[in-house]
Amino acid sequence: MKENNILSAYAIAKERFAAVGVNTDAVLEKMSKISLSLHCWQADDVTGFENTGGSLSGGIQVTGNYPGRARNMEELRSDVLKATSLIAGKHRLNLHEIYGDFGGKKIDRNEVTPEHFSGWMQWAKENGMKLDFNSTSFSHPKSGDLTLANPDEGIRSFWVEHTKRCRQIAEEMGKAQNDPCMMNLWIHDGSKEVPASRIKYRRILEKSLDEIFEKKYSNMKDCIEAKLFGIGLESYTVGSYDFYLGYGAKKGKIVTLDTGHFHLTESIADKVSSLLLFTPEIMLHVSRPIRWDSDHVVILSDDLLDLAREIVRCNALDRVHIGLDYFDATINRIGAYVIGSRATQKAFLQALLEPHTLLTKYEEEGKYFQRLALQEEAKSLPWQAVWDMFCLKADVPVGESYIAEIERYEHDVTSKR
Ligand code: RNT
Ligand code: ZN
Repeated sequence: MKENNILSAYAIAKERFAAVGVNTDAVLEKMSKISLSLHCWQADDVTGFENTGGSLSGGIQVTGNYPGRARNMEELRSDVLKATSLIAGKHRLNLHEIYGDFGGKKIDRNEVTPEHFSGWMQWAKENGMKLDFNSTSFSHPKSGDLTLANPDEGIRSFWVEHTKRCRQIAEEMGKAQNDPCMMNLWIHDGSKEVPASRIKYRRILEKSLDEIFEKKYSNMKDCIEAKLFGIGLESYTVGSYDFYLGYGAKKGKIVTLDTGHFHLTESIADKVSSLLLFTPEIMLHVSRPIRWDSDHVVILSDDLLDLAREIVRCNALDRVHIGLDYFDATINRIGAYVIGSRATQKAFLQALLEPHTLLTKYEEEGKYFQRLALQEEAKSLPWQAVWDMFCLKADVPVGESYIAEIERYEHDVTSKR
């Protein structure tokens, strides 16, 4: 792409947006401050480094066997850095507990300590990245269908201990990076058929959460992630949206909205303004549901645009944490990171370019035709020219030119694995 063309397209777009009261330079400035939290598990199909040979469980599934999966920490780090080199801005890395540096030893989930992540903290510092964290209750002999909501006290307390340790690890990460680590708690607990009592397991989960959150930390933030159903756990999910929304509102915890975890016609965008009123902040897992799968690679869809717009309209970019969460093993995995990240950025860019002030003015004056007309016109304003400028300024490939970069890395690195 010719730099001159990008610059002149931007100059025209800038004027066009200025006419509806939007300052594109200010938007570019805001965009450069938005960090995404990249999920480490796209690089290796949610395998992790425990080396126990177990398979992925907990009602989630990765399909495909495209060559080049990251097989160890070194490869995963290299893939993540390749991906971030193609995404404008500074980003975070979201780790799961199973990605610890266990040095070839068998460290069970109730034995993990911050030391197993000191290498990560060091690496993150060296690479100017901040870390987020997740407890891992799937893919383990004690996972079964119930973990924190298990009536079996031995199993329940095993997972309580695991999750407490994960919070401590997150606290250390937050301290090391001088910025709170977002610690996400997602468990798959549920059942294939409707249980005799739904409340029984929810009571147990509430008790487990209370125990887990007893200790207060100041360098990490707790997030609780709801889900609609898992594969093999279709009829009942203990940690449903109502459950966590209630818990979060009552106990001041952050609810994680995974965009793949709701009924397909439910608007997640519509939830943002309510959560902002009653819970401290919002954690997003940007994903894409397709039929039974909640984890397709994120693309620039109307749903995503709607979500980004709602966050910007609420002026809540500082209260919403944008994590990604999907796993696709049918295409180049680094490509999957870049597609999803860039799509998410495009959605936020378009949201920031919305002529919000003018729309609000029309609304206040009762000019509903004008509001609808401007909403429609705004859809085709030249946001792409601003997007290209954003990439150019950040020194990352403009437009589809990143495809060749990924092909090169595949040729030189991942195809040799
Ligand atoms: C699963 C949840 C959860 C996981 C990761 C691996 O449906 O979305 O966030 O994807 O923890
Ligand atoms: Zn998720």
